[in-house]
Amino acid sequence: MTAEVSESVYKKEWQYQEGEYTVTRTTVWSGPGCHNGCGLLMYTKDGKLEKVEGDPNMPFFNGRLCMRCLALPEVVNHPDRLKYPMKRVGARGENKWERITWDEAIDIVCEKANGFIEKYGNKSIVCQGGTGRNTTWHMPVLSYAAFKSPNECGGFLSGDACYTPRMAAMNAMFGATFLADCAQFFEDRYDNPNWTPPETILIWGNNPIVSNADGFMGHWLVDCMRRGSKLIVVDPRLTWMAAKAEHWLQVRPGTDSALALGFLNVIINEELYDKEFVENWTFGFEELKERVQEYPVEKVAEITWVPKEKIIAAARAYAKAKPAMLQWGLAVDHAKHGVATGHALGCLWAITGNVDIPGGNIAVNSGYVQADIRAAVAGQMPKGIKEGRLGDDLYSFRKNTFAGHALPDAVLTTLETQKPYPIKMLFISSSNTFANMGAEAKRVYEAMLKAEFIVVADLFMTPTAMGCADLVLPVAMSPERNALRGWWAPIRTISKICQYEECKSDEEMLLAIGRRMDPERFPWKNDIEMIEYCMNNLSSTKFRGTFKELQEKIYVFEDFEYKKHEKGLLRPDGEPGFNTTTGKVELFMTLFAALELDPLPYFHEPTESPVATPELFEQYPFVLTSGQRSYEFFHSEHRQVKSMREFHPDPICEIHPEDAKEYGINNGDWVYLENSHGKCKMKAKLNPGLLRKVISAEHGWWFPEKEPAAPSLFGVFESNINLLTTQCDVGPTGYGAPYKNQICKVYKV
Ligand SMILES: Nc1nc2c(c(=O)[nH]1)N[C@H]1C(S)=C(S)[C@@H](COP(=O)(O)OP(=O)(O)OC[C@H]3O[C@@H](n4cnc5c(=O)[nH]c(N)nc54)[C@H](O)[C@@H]3O)O[C@H]1N2
Ligand SMILES: Nc1nc2c(c(=O)[nH]1)N[C@H]1C(S)=C(S)[C@@H](COP(=O)(O)OP(=O)(O)OC[C@H]3O[C@@H](n4cnc5c(=O)[nH]c(N)nc54)[C@H](O)[C@@H]3O)O[C@H]1N2
Ligand SMILES: [Mo]
Repeated sequence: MTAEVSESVYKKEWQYQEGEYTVTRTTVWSGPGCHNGCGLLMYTKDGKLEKVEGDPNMPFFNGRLCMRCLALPEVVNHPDRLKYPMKRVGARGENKWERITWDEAIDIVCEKANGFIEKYGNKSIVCQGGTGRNTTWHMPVLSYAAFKSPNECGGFLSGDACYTPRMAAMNAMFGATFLADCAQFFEDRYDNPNWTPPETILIWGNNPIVSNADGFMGHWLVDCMRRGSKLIVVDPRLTWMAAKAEHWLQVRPGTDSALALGFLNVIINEELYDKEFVENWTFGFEELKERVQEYPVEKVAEITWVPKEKIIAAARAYAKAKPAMLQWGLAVDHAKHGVATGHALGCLWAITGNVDIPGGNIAVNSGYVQADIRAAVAGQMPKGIKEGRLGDDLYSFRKNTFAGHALPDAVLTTLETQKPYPIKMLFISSSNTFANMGAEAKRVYEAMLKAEFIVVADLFMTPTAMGCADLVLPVAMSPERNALRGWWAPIRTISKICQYEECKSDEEMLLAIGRRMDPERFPWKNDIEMIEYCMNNLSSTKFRGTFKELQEKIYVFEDFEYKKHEKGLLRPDGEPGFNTTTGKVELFMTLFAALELDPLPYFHEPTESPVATPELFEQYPFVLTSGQRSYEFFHSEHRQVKSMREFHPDPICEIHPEDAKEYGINNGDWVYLENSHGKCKMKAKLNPGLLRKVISAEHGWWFPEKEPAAPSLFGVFESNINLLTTQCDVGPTGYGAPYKNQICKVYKV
């Protein structure tokens, strides 16, 4: 893996000439969207990106690239890209636009913002972003430092249901964020003498080689498998990983915490836990032991539809493996009580002693540069501006501790009622709200129309921009921006090597608006100065220097240590232990107890399910899970990219062949999925590897080739699975939402 790559073929300097091409070694992130920062060789000629290759000298991913990255030149040079700022001249959704200059666009944004601030207060402006693209700190900073509004959040992502529920559970329980350890914190990776491959990897509700989510590359697990790691997979669908697993548990969607509690029951009652770790480093084991007695394996089997023997065998295999690693995914968050699931899974790696050890789950409080930049730049925001943030009053946990955002569901209801105060302006960057991010798509669309002024900054004309925007701003793609990349390790730069029409990067846009709104808080002359300020004020990285220095190094790894709790490296007071009230890993979470939340992991049925609503289930006899990632698309993106659509032309819903037969459905038939919330049209794909009575449907579908103007909006309401999902059904912490556990029926079109 770390074998030397021939210098004569792949040079080490950051930029060099190869024939008529300039080759730049840099990092890619977004746009188009992605969670990662792979090392790329970008080949440009006359300022145009013509070819990309993976950079074999980049230890992050050793030259391997996904198909979307390989198609980068096709996307970057796509003729449908937004080319210049435009303002709406017809009615909303009428598709009538006028080209304007950037100066005019920034004038409009700032004049509107100042007008609303004066008349309705700063909180009347809401800034919304999408998932972890290269825009994660920009919207918070725009909101806090430029508009002085506390209302920054995801584009109607119900219950912040992406990673945040897991982060909330981990932070309450461990006082730190944990990741599966694939040696990603070492430059020499798997050759590092301190690292050990895990004996077993438990993959829970995650499809890592397709999704590569949250800065974690799925192929690192394949690298571990090559070094002997065995797999346990918890997934209702047969994924590539599940097919290679020793144990594959086909769980009923939405019952993961019951299954995790079943694992804990086996491990605790059979005394397979790590007694020394539990004794020395955890708090509340007896309470946990008592709680898991409520989840005997027979009962768990009944709830989860996983046979008892399989649960016992998998729990034993995980507990006996040394070390064992748990790699989890979105299915945890996509349930109303996802925080409880996260808590139960955290208990699994805690009581088995796989805490911050090589090949286990490691604490990574350092290195989340995006959050750190947010803090560095927005750290200077005026005191007290978080008062009255939407959603805080609804959930004690959000208000008192963890919340970084307004609650998207509260933003939705506030738009609808204009209470407790009016929302007048939305600034949306990097989110295709009702095509994808928000549940209850039509409701989101209609509520958005109540805002007086909406800005959408994007790469393409999306349904969201077409349907709602008054001003559309064209955004630069990855090779067109200078930026800083750091999501865990290593810290790296992104180098601007070309320019497309008048597109501006998110950094340039933020700076242009920020400087006008508050020049004191945005003193930087250009994007590079701003990035250098961020770089040199991060608490999570030690690297200090100029942008150019980091650009030439390409990446810098920080020191990494295991067993930080033994060395006093996790607490601000430097004492050994964890950064929690008790200093221990809190199996019983004192913070939750103080906030009158259940301090122990538990299982509740989803709001609509075969058990919770049996009568409704008779009418809608399938459990509906949604959003399984595909290689071709990043959420609602890439639908206009020809080579992706050639591989994946239509929206797919998967159904077991036996179930399909019962309903007269053949492979490739167009079908309607329908429930009490709405319906959508998809193409059926018969999948014998799917759990019976479950339908798994794709998310993010719209059709750039269809009529742009409303009511069509590129056909966004034809195959939109979020017509069947719900808003405002979030967990008791304010986190978690049932994107992956509705019910539905299916019938041929
Ligand atoms: N190519 C591509 N990559 C992406 C994205 C993308 O759109 N495209 N999106 C990015 C984002 S924002 C995220 S959050 C991540 C998500 O990435 P993942 O965590 O991998 O999430 P999914 O692919 O939604 O689902 C993972 C697996 O969960 C299974 N599953 C469904 N319901 C349940 C359930 O109730 N319980 C269990 N145990 N399993 C279930 C599905 O069958 C699927 O195989 O991917 C990121 N990466
Ligand atoms: N039913 C169902 N719904 C889901 C999910 C599911 O599994 N099932 N997954 C949910 C999850 S986990 C998430 S995180 C959300 C994701 O939802 P979003 O993050 O809103 O994703 P998109 O809908 O693709 O919208 C992103 C937009 O950003 C633009 N873009 C790309 N790169 C950049 C950039 O660098 N700068 C700017 N300014 N714009 C850029 C793209 O062109 C695109 O239009 O979807 C959620 N929706
Ligand atoms: Mo996500």
